[in-house]
Amino acid sequence: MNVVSHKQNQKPGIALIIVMLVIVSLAALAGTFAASMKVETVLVRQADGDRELEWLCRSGVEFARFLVGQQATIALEPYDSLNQRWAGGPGVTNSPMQSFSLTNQLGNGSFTVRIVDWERFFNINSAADRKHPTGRQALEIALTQMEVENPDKNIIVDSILDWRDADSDSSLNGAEMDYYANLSKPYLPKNGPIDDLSELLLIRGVTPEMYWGTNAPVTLGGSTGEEPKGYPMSLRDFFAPMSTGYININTASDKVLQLIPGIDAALAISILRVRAGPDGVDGTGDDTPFRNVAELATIGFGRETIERVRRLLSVKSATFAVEVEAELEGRKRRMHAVLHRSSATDVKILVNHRQ
Ligand SMILES: [Ca+2]
Ligand SMILES: [Ca+2]
Repeated sequence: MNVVSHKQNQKPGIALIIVMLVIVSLAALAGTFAASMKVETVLVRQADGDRELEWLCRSGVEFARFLVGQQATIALEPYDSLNQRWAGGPGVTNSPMQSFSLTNQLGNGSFTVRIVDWERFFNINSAADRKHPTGRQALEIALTQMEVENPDKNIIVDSILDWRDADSDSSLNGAEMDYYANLSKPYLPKNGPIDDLSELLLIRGVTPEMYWGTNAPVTLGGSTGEEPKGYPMSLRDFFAPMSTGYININTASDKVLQLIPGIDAALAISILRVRAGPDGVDGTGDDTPFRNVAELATIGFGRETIERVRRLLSVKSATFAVEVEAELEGRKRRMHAVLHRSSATDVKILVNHRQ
């Protein structure tokens, strides 16, 4: 009897212990669950933020498309110039473009666009084209302006032409497969058009200082104690990988204008002086951009010279590089795009990638 009652007393005891164990493990489970939920929530919020930043960047690219498209609808401005809104200028007086800002709030974030037309540069693929009437000369003038001296200058010019031409015949100072295949980290020459200007860094003779100029990234280690040679200008100040091939006299620098045969330093400065208006500064309210290439006659270009440069110069641009910076709750993201404008309603995105 005693034994039985002992057993009967023992059963609820065990049950209680089991219940308590279950509760403890449930509580532990719930705790883990709550913690993982918290992590998930943070992750979801982060992912939402990432997505929002991505869309802010994409909105920036769309906004840039809209701006350069709208600019082309304005009949009173049959040109592209630095005082216009897309270029960061105040906008031509009474232009409807004045109401737009390059920085815009959207939702909880904002984006800022910076637009640079590539018709302000010489097209590197024209320069590297053996058939282009003034391409080689443009490379030579640019390297001279950069203070690159011979023999480096000859090596670089020939090597750029070899890089782009389809054949594998090395020119006098150039480089083809036999050169690149024997480098410590070998690669093949392009033998085709340059898609990205940084490809120049792969070409024989071109140094990072020549490409980046004063913005050259600091190289660590391997220093010989010698300061790398600095250049007053860089290849990026002269060339772009894509454009119509015409140089826009309303946006090009005086140095780029001098790549055109027949335009010396004095004429190039005159072009800048005229378009910059009375204050002498490009991109301000008093600018007077050229409305057509024939207007160069007003600053001493002869009729023959105008006929010759007409094939190389324009007052309009069609290729626009866009940098977008989006910001959301203190976090930033950048996106890069290249636009091609065929008309006001046809602005295509040629390149678009995150940075
Ligand atoms: Ca070649
Ligand atoms: Ca001005």
